[in-house]
Amino acid sequence: MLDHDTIAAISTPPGTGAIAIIRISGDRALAIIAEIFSSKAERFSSIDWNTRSHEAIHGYIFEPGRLELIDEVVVIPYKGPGTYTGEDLVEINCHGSPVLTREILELCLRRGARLARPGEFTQRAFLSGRLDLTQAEAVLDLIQAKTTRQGRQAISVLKGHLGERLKLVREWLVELLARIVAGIDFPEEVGEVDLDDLGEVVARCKAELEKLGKTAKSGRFLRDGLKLAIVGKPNAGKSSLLNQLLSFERAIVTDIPGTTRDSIEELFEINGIPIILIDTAGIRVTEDKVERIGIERTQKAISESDLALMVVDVSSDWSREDDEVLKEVGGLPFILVSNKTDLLNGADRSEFGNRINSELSKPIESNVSDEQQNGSLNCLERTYVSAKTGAGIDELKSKIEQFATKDCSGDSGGSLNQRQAQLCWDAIAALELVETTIAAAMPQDCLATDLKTAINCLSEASGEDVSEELITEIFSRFCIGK
Ligand SMILES: Nc1nc2c(ncn2[C@@H]2O[C@H](COP(=O)(O)OP(=O)(O)OP(=O)(O)O)[C@@H](O)[C@H]2O)c(=O)[nH]1
Ligand SMILES: [Mg+2]
Repeated sequence: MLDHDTIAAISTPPGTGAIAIIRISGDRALAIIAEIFSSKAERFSSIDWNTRSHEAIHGYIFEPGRLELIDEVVVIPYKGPGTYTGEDLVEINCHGSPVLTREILELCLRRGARLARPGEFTQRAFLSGRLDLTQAEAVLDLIQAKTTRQGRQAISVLKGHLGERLKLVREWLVELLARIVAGIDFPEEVGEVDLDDLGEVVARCKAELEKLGKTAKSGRFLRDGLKLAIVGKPNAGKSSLLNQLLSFERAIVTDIPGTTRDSIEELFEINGIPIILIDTAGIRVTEDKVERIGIERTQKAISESDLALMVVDVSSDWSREDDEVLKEVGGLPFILVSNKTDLLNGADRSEFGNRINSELSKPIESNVSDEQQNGSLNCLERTYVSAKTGAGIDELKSKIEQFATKDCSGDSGGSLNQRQAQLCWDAIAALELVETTIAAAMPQDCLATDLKTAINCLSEASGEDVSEELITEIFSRFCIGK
């Protein structure tokens, strides 16, 4: 699969800038730069490109056979294999005019390089073993990061920790498979693997894969944003809460119940986590046609969200409308936000807290499923705020942040993407079949197929064994020059 031709591309974004960078990678990279670069304007410098690696060299770019100089540049040669691509690599830092950069690139192409495909430099890094697939995909996430936190997350994965963990589980399974196969081939000398031993390794692998798979959820929130619906009965203060979280008056607030008719979506950020916040129409039984359509949209917002803020009004009693809201929230995890605390004193607040406790522990009547019977099952947190004064809003934000990051593997690990996580879940499913086979006391050769499936999933996740189509698909998402 390794392709040794020499590639070149402009690695900086199109347009005018102070500088631009052209990269050349491959067997002819150093020969090309030797032909078109001189450290002196008079062009009689001689540079031994094979000995000068990882060093900035000032000079000029010219076209052989023509008198005029094209640009004054700084060139950094990198002698392979200790380079990003694992090959000889050259970076030309030139002035950032689109005309100049194109001219220099064309010069490289005329001297034997070809234009790089999107992501081809990183693809070569992967193919030469400099990066595993989790790291290569993290490069893409790093380039596309829109918040500092997304950047931190990608750089954690780029360090290779997650890929190492995937590879370790794979090694455990390969070793187990080898022992089973040896036991089958040499029953006299080696014998069957001890069943307790077998169960222990499978359980250990499953536990580690579950941890790894779960990181994808937090990773998805960091990458694509957390969808957060604000729900509650009319007049609970949902729109006021939206405005307070956004720090500007986005939604109309009045004391007329049923003010918000349509869902309102706004994007904001909590410590670098993108949040898609949806203010919804208050939930109640109503004959008003427009309001009913609004409530249908609330139901849709709930069904599409990752988390809800259920707003209750501490200045009024828990009502049937609050029960209705709880029913609509159903199985979705939610934070119970007791609003309008500015209207309560401390004693009232603790009485309200007690009331809520008893309300949340009551089973919800009506025709909801068993799983949704008890609203408190998914009430992750309770918090008190005043959407009017802003009291308690920071605490609420930190609770949302905790929810979004709770499965992250910590600062050193980052999180898997959806592709890698799906392969972890597939591997777990295969290991569950292994457990069933063990429990049924079937012969050990029946375990081999499922173990191999699990191993293949992990090989594909970390890129140790991956199809050419998938590689092409992954790297085509990159920009040219990376
Ligand atoms: N004192 C006090 N009043 C509040 C607070 N939050 C909201 N309100 C008032 O409660 C009323 C309803 O507020 P909204 O934010 O419009 O309530 P809503 O839940 O969006 O209502 P609908 O859109 O009708 O479902 C308004 O008069 C607000 O000024 C609060 O924290 N304290
Ligand atoms: Mg409203």
